[in-house]
This record gives sequence, C-alpha cells and structure tokens, in this order.
Amino acid sequence: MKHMNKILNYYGGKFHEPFSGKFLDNREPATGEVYSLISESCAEDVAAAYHEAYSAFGAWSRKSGEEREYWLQRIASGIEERLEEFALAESRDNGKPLAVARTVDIPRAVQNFRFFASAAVQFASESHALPGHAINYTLRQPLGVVACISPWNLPLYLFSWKVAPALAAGCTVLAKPSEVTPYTAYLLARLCEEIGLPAGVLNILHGSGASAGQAMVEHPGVKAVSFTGGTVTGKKIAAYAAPALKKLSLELGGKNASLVFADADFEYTVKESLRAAFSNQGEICLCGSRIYIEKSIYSKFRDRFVELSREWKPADPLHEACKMGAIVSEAHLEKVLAYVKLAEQEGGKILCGGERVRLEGRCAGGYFMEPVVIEGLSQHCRSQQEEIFGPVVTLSSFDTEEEALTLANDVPYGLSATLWTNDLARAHRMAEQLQCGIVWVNTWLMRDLRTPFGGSKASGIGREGGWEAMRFFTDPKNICIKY
Ligand code: TXE
Repeated sequence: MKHMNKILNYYGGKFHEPFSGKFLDNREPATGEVYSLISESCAEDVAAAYHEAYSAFGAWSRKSGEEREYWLQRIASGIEERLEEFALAESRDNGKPLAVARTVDIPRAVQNFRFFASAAVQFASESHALPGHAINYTLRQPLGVVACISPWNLPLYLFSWKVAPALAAGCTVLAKPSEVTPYTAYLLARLCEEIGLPAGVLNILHGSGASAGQAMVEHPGVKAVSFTGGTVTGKKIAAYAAPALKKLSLELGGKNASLVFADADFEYTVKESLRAAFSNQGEICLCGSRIYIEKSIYSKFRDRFVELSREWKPADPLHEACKMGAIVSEAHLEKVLAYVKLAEQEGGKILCGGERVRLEGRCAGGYFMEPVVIEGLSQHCRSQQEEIFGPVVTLSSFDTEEEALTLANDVPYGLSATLWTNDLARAHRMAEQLQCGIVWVNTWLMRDLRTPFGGSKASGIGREGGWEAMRFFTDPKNICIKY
C-alpha cells in the first residue's frame, strides 16, 4: 500500500499532501482491486487552495480573451497528445469500455476545452439604446473564485464541461472530481503543471463529498457552485449555498422517457433505444430508461429489444469489443440490483438479466451485471419513478399521443426525452409539451456545444453549455448613460 500511487491535491501550481494525512482507496471496478490512493481533503486544504485561487484571480480576470484562449487550447492539445493515457485511466477508474473512453469521453473533454477557448474570445455583452436619450451597455464580469464539483459517470468529460467555461469567463477555480473516479482529473493537474498554467488559476482537490466537497461549498469566499451529481446531494448543496447567496447551477438526475411510435423506422429505433438505455452501463443522466411503445408494435419491439440486448454482454472493459463494462462500484452494483428485485416485487416481469455476473481471469472480482429489461410495471411504482442509474430499462405501452405525453411527464424528473416518429407535426407538438430541458427526435445524445444543457423539476436548476455557461460564471453590470 505504501508504494501505491497517491493522487495528491494540486493548488498554487504545485502538488500537496492532504492536511489530514488521510487517503481513501481507489478501486478498479473491473477487478475490485485497490490501485491508487486518494487524498482525503478537508476545510484546511480548501482554505489553502482558496488562498491561491484568490491571489490568482486579479491577473487571470484581467487577461485578454486571446490569452485565456491560448491556455485552454494548450490544455486541449495536451490531453489530445496523451489521449491513450487518459482513455486508459478513465476506463480503469470507472469501469467503462476503453473504446468508449477513447472515442467519447476523452475527445469530448478536448472539445470542451477547445469550444470554451474560442468562447473566451467571442463572448460579448449587450447594449440597449434609447434613441435620442441614452444608451445602456452591460459588462459581464467574472464572478471570482468558483467551485466545480463533478460526478463519476463521465469523469473528465463533465469535469471539463464546468472547468473550461469557468476559466474562459475569467474565474479562478476550485474543482473536485468524484472520489470514485479521480484519476483523469489528477492527470489533468499534472498536465497543467507541465505546461506551466499560471499558478492558482485551476486548483484540483480530491476527497469525499462530505469532507472536501462540503468544505468547498461552505467556503465563504466561493462565489458560485457548479455541481453535477445526484438530486439528494444537489438539494444538500442548495441548502448550504442558498442562504449564503451563492450562485448555483445544479445538473441532477433523470428518469428519461423514450417514446416509440409505430411510424418510426423500426430497426433503427430498436438499436438506438438500446444505445440510449445501456451506453456507459446505463450510468448517464440522459439514458432513456423508460421506454413507452405504441401498442400496435409493442410485442414486436419488446422481442427484438430483448434479443438485441444480449449483444450487450458484460466483458473486460479493456477488450476492444466490450460494449458493457463494469458498474462503477460494488455499492452501486448492489443498489442497481436491489432496484431489479424491487421491480419484481412491484409486479414487474424481468425479461432478461438481473443477477451479478462473475467473469473469469483478471476480472473475477469485478462488478458486472447483464442488461435488464422489465415489463408490466405500473406507472407509479418506485422502479418507474426513481433514477436507477444502471443498465436497467422498463417497457410499457400506450394507445394515444396524449397518453404517451402524460406517462412521459409523470415523474419527478425533467431532464430529457426522446421521440421516435416520422410524423413531423407530432414531433413538434409533443416536443413543445414535454416537461424537460432536452428533447431529441430520432436521435439520442447528439451534441452541439452551443445549446443549453440541463433539466427542469428534480433534474436541476440552471443550464450549462454555450453562452449559458459563460453567463453563469459572470455577473452582468448595466451602465446607463444619458446623452
Ligand atoms: O453522487 P453524488 P453519488 C445519481 C445516480 C446515483 C446517485 C448517487 O442516481 O446513483 O446520484 O450517486 C460530491 N457537498 N447521479 O452518491 O454524491 C461527490 O464527492 C459537496 C446522477 O455518487 O451526488 C461527487 O464529487 N459535494 C449524476 C459529486 O458530489 C458533495 C451523476 C457527485 O456525487 C457532497 C452521478 C456535499 N455534501 C450520480 N456530497 C448525473 N446527474 O449525471 C457529495 N458530493
């Protein structure tokens, strides 16, 4: 244990041991083995990192857009040059297939830095003229030191989705990746040190949510918190941050509906619905975990869906052909499997999967399960209403468009929905009435970084992406000049 790689805190341009002297185990989900140690940070580490971030703020916020663009592009290029190292680390830390980390997670993290690098030079503010009388112009000024807290499912991808706009807007950052998947944020810190990013601009702390995360949220100097994670945690953060009048962006869970109409392209829709349900082991807040199918094609769709779900066999994430990797932790695997049992008790019929799978060799101790397809659940049971966040999907049928809409909206969450139909008027009609922040039509997870990203109801507050993120990390100041 003594010689194991230590994931240290990075602040003020240097690496530091945690004040507590304590470390958490970092396990590889595919093997169940501890392979590195994570600094368990507390309020003292946060205070030291804050001091560095605060000292760096003046110079960073006064840099031109071009200078900030330069640094963000350098970070992007650095990740790109080490793509394989980052992808391997992400797969090992999270359990996701290496091929997914290599083609999705890490390239998207690079794109995030590149996109917000150009946002740094293109961001502009408004003016409002009162012809003949006055002109108003608005300055958008960086908030100061901000906190970015991210989850374990898309580790570097979601970490960079927050850190990049914060830096582009001129803020300095205290960032914490999930203690379940800290490794790529640590590699990013090493990269920042190597390229000589000005000290204190980006500070990366590690440790548990209750200790490191909470201390970041509670630090009186932190002006805003950008958080992605579970709804329960989001509410806790809001309870601390709101009375302190901190700005908040909360991207929380989802229980997203896929609505399949009989006029959709059948084979394409089955395959894409499988991808929407089981990608990243179903551990994406946007996964389509409730599929509602028009009654006339229900049986045909169900049978084909179950048949093709067998292609999503769990395997060693490092194998090139692996589509279904390991579940992120043993605790999470148990949580997901407990939901499957619950669904059975609630009257659901398990059409496939539902047990822990033991692989052989290197992965004998890993956290694996087969994809689970359930039918026959009533709309209001817990397994249809609560986020499971694993490779578990429920199938139900509907008769009419109105019924489909009611079922889709009838959950506490409001993150995304997907419509599968070739009827254009219906797509527009329904998209307008779905209670969520994102609607896809005949596609899933298609990405345009300029669009607002986030949810309504229990799925969060605020939006990320494009100008929304740049606005979040800045404060508008209006100046009114009379002629
Ligand atoms: O996430 P947490 P958990 C959902 C999913 C999952 C559930 C719980 O349903 O089963 O949330 O997952 C930090 N103050 N999502 O418990 O705790 C924590 O250290 C400040 C959906 O793993 O929300 C980590 O960095 N920070 C989701 C981050 O919050 C705190 C992705 C997220 O962890 C904190 C992940 C505190 N008091 C899980 N407590 C999505 N929206 O995509 C924890 N943290």
